[in-house]
Amino acid sequence: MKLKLDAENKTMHNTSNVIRTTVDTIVEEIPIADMHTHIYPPSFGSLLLWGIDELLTYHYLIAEVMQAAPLPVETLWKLTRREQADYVWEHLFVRRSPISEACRGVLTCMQSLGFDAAKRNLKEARLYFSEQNIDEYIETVFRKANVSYAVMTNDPFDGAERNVWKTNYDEHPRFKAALRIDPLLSNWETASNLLREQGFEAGPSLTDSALTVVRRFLDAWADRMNPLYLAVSLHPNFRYPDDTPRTRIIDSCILPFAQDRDIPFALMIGVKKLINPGLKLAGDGVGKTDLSNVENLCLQHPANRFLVTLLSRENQHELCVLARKFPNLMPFGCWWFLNVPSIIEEITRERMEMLGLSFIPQHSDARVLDQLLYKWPHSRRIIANVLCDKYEDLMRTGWTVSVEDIRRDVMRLFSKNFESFLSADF
Ligand code: RAT
Ligand code: ZN
Repeated sequence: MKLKLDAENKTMHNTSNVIRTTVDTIVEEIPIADMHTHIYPPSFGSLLLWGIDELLTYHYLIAEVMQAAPLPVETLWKLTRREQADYVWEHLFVRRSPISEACRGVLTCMQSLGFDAAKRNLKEARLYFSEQNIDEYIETVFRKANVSYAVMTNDPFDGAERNVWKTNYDEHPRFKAALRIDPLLSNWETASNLLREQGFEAGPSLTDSALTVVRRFLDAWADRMNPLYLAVSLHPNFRYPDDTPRTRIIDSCILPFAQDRDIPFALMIGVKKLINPGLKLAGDGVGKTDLSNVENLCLQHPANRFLVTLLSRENQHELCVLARKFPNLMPFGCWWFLNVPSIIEEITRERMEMLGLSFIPQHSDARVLDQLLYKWPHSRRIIANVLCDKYEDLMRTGWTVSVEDIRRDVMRLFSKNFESFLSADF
């Protein structure tokens, strides 16, 4: 079927309805490759978070409740997980309407699982989760969210995670690995201590032999994890190149490693860690970065591929401009504080207008399995909306769009752009 502007109906009223219904349906139907999450298969034990108490104590909601309610954060941390969840429920859902995106997300999850949100009852949800078999539940969630697989965040500097990889790891068709290396690029002294703890004998000064050790470390973990990409999150003051150990590690270890393995390097730039340390995971902030550093990386290393997401809203336009200049740069996602409807809409529109279909519109960043049930439906709806506007604009020129065209475009956005940016033999 071709969708075409009806010559007699310049208002495009009918056509517009057809496009909207068609795009909505296709956007629902095409599975997503969720390229950055913090969820795990069951073999990761307690690292896999799921269920209503985890949903309610998501760090986005902890930050929100601390701002809205009186309890000092140290007291909150002393409560059990369930008590914390009750506290969040009481203050963010009962004493005021839960209109923030993170609150709304919990309700979308509950609705997706068949609960009547109007009952405002946690008991029923707790009972439901306590009766689930986790393997079946994972399938239910992925199927309902129409996500084909999720890429994990795999941190070899985390003792609990290391232990899983060494003793208990069980490959799971819904989960793929990404090797995350933040400590390596934040402070060499700390990193070298952590490497030594794992038997990688790197000294406190970054000599050539220490660089060889770093490379061995990366190879050892990549052999074990088979990561789709290498990833780091960085402070907004990230500079490249500079005369710090970070640049030397990037030049001598990270980039050659990524080239040899034929995988991209993902940079997530703009996080100010622990600006309020008491809040722990909920205590991070945001800052603008200078994109000439990403420009330098892309220009100086054309044989490397860079997946880039930026935390500051103010950096988004510049990132689009850079992506137009460097085919080895792929912008992805609306990260963390940007993952709210008004900003997703703005960024998606801007990216489509500047890059066409050559970007990865979203990742879920789910930390709790069930969050796939809200993050994706919320984003899908916005992406569909922006796409509709763009197809309508096209049709005003006399261009026609077939159902197959739309399907192909959505597949690019939802999986192909990511997968073709990975190694050719994905
Ligand atoms: O979005 C989040 O949950 C953040 O806490 C971070 O995990 C961030 O996404 C990251 O990967 O560093
Ligand atoms: Zn993340």
